[in-house]
Amino acid sequence: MGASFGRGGATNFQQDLRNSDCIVIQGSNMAECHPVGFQWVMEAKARGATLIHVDPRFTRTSALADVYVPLRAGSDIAFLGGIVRYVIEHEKYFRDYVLAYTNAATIVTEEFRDTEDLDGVFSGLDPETRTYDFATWRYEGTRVPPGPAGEQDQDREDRDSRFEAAATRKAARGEAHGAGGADVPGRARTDETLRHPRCVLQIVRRHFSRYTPEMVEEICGVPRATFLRVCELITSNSGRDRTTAFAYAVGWTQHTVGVQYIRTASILQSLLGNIGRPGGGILALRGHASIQGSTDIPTLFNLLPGYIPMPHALASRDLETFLRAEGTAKGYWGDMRSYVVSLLKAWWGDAADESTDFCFDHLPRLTGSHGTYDTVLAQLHGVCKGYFLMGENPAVGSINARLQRLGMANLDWLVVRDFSLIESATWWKDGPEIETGELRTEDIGTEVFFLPAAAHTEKSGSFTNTQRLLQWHGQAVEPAGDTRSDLWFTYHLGRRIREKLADAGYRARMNLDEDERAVDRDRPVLDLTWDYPTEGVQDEPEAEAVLAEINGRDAEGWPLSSYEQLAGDGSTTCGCWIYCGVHADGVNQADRRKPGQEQDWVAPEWGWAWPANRRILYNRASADPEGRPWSERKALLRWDAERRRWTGPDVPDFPATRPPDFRPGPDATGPDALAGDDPFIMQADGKAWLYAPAGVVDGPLPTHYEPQESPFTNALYGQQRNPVRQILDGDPEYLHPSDGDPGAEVFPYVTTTYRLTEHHTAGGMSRWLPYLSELQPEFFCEVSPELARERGLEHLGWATIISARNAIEARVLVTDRVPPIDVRGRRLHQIGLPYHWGPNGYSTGDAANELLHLVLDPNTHIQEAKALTVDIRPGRRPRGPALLALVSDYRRRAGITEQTGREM
Ligand SMILES: Nc1nc2c(c(=O)[nH]1)N[C@H]1C(S)=C(S)[C@@H](COP(=O)(O)OP(=O)(O)OC[C@H]3O[C@@H](n4cnc5c(=O)[nH]c(N)nc54)[C@H](O)[C@@H]3O)O[C@H]1N2
Ligand SMILES: Nc1nc2c(c(=O)[nH]1)N[C@H]1C(S)=C(S)[C@@H](COP(=O)(O)OP(=O)(O)OC[C@H]3O[C@@H](n4cnc5c(=O)[nH]c(N)nc54)[C@H](O)[C@@H]3O)O[C@H]1N2
Ligand SMILES: [Mo]
Repeated sequence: MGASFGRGGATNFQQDLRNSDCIVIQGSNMAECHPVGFQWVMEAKARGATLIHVDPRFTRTSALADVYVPLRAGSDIAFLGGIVRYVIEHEKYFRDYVLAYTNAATIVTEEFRDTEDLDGVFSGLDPETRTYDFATWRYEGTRVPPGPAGEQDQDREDRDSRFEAAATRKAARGEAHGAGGADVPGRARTDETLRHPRCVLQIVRRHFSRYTPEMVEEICGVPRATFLRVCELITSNSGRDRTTAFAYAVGWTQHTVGVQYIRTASILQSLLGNIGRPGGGILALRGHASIQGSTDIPTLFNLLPGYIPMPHALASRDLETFLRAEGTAKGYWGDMRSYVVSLLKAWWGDAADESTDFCFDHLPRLTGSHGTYDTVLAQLHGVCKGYFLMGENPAVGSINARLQRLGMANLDWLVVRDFSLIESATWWKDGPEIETGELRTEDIGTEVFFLPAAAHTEKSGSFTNTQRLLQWHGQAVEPAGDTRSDLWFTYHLGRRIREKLADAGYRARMNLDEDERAVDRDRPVLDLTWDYPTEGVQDEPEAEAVLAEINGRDAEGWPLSSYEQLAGDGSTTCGCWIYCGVHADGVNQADRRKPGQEQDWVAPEWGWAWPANRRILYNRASADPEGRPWSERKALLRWDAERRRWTGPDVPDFPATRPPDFRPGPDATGPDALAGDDPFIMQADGKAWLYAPAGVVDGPLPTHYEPQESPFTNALYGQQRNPVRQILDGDPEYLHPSDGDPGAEVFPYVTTTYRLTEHHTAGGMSRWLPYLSELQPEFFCEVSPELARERGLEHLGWATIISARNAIEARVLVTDRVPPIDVRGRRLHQIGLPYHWGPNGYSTGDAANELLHLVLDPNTHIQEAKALTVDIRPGRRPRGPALLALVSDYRRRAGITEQTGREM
C-alpha cells in the first residue's frame, strides 16, 4: 500500500465500513479474528450492502456473506488480476478519477519488458544475485532514483559492486515506504487519451490480458459463473455514487508474493475510484494489539520511527547523502530532513548539532537483511550469542519451530519476559528435541533468564490499532511481586548500562578504554537523552513523558501540534514525525473518549489517528479535480471558495488552503510542489500508482506465481515461482519438489494455517486460561469427508501430517468447511491447521509451525504460512528418534536434496 498510495496504513477506518455498498473480505476471517470491527460490516449489511468472502475455508465470516467463494490457497493474484482485466476490458473503470488521480496516463520507458514478454519475469532481473534493478521500470523522462543501490551501480561496475547493490536492496528497500513513496526524479510524459501503447493503463491492460475467467477457473478453482458474479457486484457498486471496500489480513501477507496480492487490490481499487472516499478503501486488518504501532515506531530492523529507512553501511555516508538518496523532490516526503533531524535531536539532544552532523553516525547501520529469521540462522551459525524475547513465543509462533529452538540452544544467553512459562522459555528441559534425542539438557550452554512481565492492565501506555488510531490505557493495578512493565525494564536496563559506561572505575576494570573504537562505540549510548521522570514504589517511568517526547517540542520546549512545524535546522525535536500532534497543547490526545453518539460520524474526538488525526487518507480524492464531491451520496471534503479552504467532517489530507486550480512553479519542491489536484501527497508524482516504477522489489506489477511449494505448475508462465522470493543464506532446511519435478506426488495436499476465536496467536495469552482451554482443548486439523475417505481418517481420531521439515499429530475434524476444489483438471484437497498450540499450558498439542519453511516475501521478509504442501495419514506420530526417521524417509521418497526448490 505504501508503494501504491504513499503510506502503508489502512486507508479508511473501520467505522466507515458502514458507508460501503459492497465489502470484499479476502485473505481474512474478519468475523472471528476482528470481531469488534466486524460490527461495521454487519451495519453496512443492514443498510443493504453486499458482502463477499473469498477464502479457502468456510468460516463464520463466510456464513454471514452474501457470496462465499472458495479458492485455492495461494492463487489470489490470478483472481484479483482477473477482476482487473474485467474492469479494463469492459471499460468499467472510473475514467475521470483514473485520469486525474492515478498514473494511468504516464508513459513508461521503452526499455521496460513485461512478464508477458519474458515468460514470467520483468526486465532488469539479475539471475546471479536474484534481484531486480529498477532502471528499466522507470517513467520516460525520469532518472533512476538515487537510492543507495542505484548509486553504487553508477560508481562501480564490477561484480562485487553488483552483489553489494543486491545486498542493499535485499536489506531494506521494500518496507521503507510505510509513510512515503519512492522517488521519480525528473519530469514524466503523459498521454491523456490513455491510448499510447506505453502509457500505464495500456501496460496494465496487456499485463492482465490473459487473466480471463477461464484462466481464473483453471488457476484458482473458482467456477467462471461465480467469478463473473463477483466482478459484476464489485463494478456495479463502484463509481461516482457507490463505493466498494476491501479488507484483508494475513491470508494475503503470508505468501512469497504477499506484497503483490495487496498491490493487485490497490490497482483494482484505484481503477474503480474507491480510494480516499467514504465506504471505499483498503483496510489492512492489523492483528496484535498495537501491531500498527510496532511498525510506526518500529521493532523492525530496517526502519526508524515514522518509516524513515535505517541507514545502510555502504551507502549512507553522512546525513546529506542519506537524505539525497531517500527523500523525494515533491510532496511531504520532500521534507524528510525535518523529520530526521528532529528525531536525532529527540534521541541525542544537545550532542546533536551541525558540528556533529546531528549525530547521524550514532545511528546503527544495515549490512544486509537482519530480520528475525536471519537472526535465527545467525544463532545457528554461532554469530548471534544473546537474545531478548519480550512478548514473543517463536518456539510455537515462528516458522520452522524446530529450527527456532535449535537456534536458541546455540546461544550464550536468552532473556524471556512473559506472563507464563511459554515454550520459548522451557524448550531446554522439555521441548520436542529433548524427546527425539537431538538435544540433551546437560549439553545445552544457553543461560536462560525468565522475567515476569506486567500486563496492559498493570501499566499505562498507548495502543495504535488497525486504523492508525492511538488509544490510551491507564494502569488499573500495580504489577504483583517481581513483575515489571517492559518500559520499566528497558528504561532501568538502559540507565544501569549508562551508569556503568560513565563510571571511570568500571571502564578501567573492564579495560574498556584500551581500544579507541570501544570509546567511540559507547558514545551513542552515553549521549542519549535518557531522563524520563519516574513514579510509584517501583520507579516506573511515566509513559506520558515518553508520548510527549515522541510528539516533539519547539525551541522553547513547547509541545508541537503538527509535523508541518518540524524544522531541519535542529530547532525542533520529535520522536516520530507521523505522531506529531498526539500531545498537542500538552494534552494527551490519545486519551480522548468522547462517545461516538455525541459527535458526527467521523468522531474525530475519539483517540487520535496519525497523520494529523485524519481518519480517511487521501481524502482530497473524495472530491473531483475542481473540488466538488463526486456525488452528494459519497461527499466528504469540498473546496469552500468563499472561505478558501477544504471543509468537511474529516481533517483534510491535503494542504488545507490550497485551491483546486493551484499549479506549482517549475522550481517548487516538497509540499509546495503539489498541485491543487494531487491527492496522494506522499507520492513523488502525487498520484496513486497502478504501475510502480520503483519501490517494490519483485516487480512494477503483480504477477501470478505459484507458492514455493505447490502441487501445480504455473498455468500462465514458464517461471514457476517468484524469481526474487527471499531464500535465506545458510538456511539448512529442506524444501519440497513442486508439480512437474519428480517426487512432488509425495506431498500431494495443500495446507494453510490460521486462527481460532478462542485462542490467541502462539497461545501464551490463551492456553493458560482455563475457560478458553475448555472451549478449544486440543490441536486439530480440518479435512473434507472426501479426503478422510481417501486417506482413511476418522472424525475425532488422530492424523499425522508430514513435511520435509517435521511431522506433527492432530485430532481429525471431518468437515465440509474445507471443500475440495477442481484445479487444472485435478481434484485438490486442502487441509486446515490452526497454529495456536504447543506442549505447555492447559490446552496442548503439536505446533503447526513445525511443518513450515523459511522462504519469504522479498519486500517484507514475511513467511509463507498460508500455502504449502504436505502429506497426511491416519494415526499418531512416532515418538523419539523414530520421528526423525519418518521425516527422513519422506525426504528420501521425494528425492529431496539441498538444492530442491531453490532454483530461481
Ligand atoms: N481470536 C483471535 N483473534 C486474532 C488473533 C488470534 O490469534 N485470535 N490474532 C490476531 C493477529 S496477530 C492477526 S495478524 C490477525 C489475523 O487475522 P486473519 O488474517 O483474519 O487471520 P487468519 O485466521 O490467520 O487467516 C485469515 C484467513 O485467510 C485464509 N487464507 C489462507 N490462505 C489464503 C489464501 O491464499 N488466500 C485467501 N484469500 N485466504 C487465505 C484462511 O483460511 C483464514 O480464514 O488476527 C488477530 N486477531
Ligand atoms: N503458521 C503460522 N504462523 C504464524 C502466523 C500464521 O498465521 N500461521 N501468524 C503470524 C502472526 S500474524 C503473528 S502476529 C505471530 C505471533 O507470534 P508471537 O508474537 O510469537 O506469539 P504470541 O503468542 O502472540 O506471543 C506474544 C507473547 O507475549 C506475551 N505478552 C503479552 N503482553 C505482553 C507484554 O505486555 N509484555 C511482555 N513482555 N509480554 C507480553 C504473551 O503472553 C505471549 O506469550 O505469529 C505468526 N506466525
Ligand atoms: Mo499478527
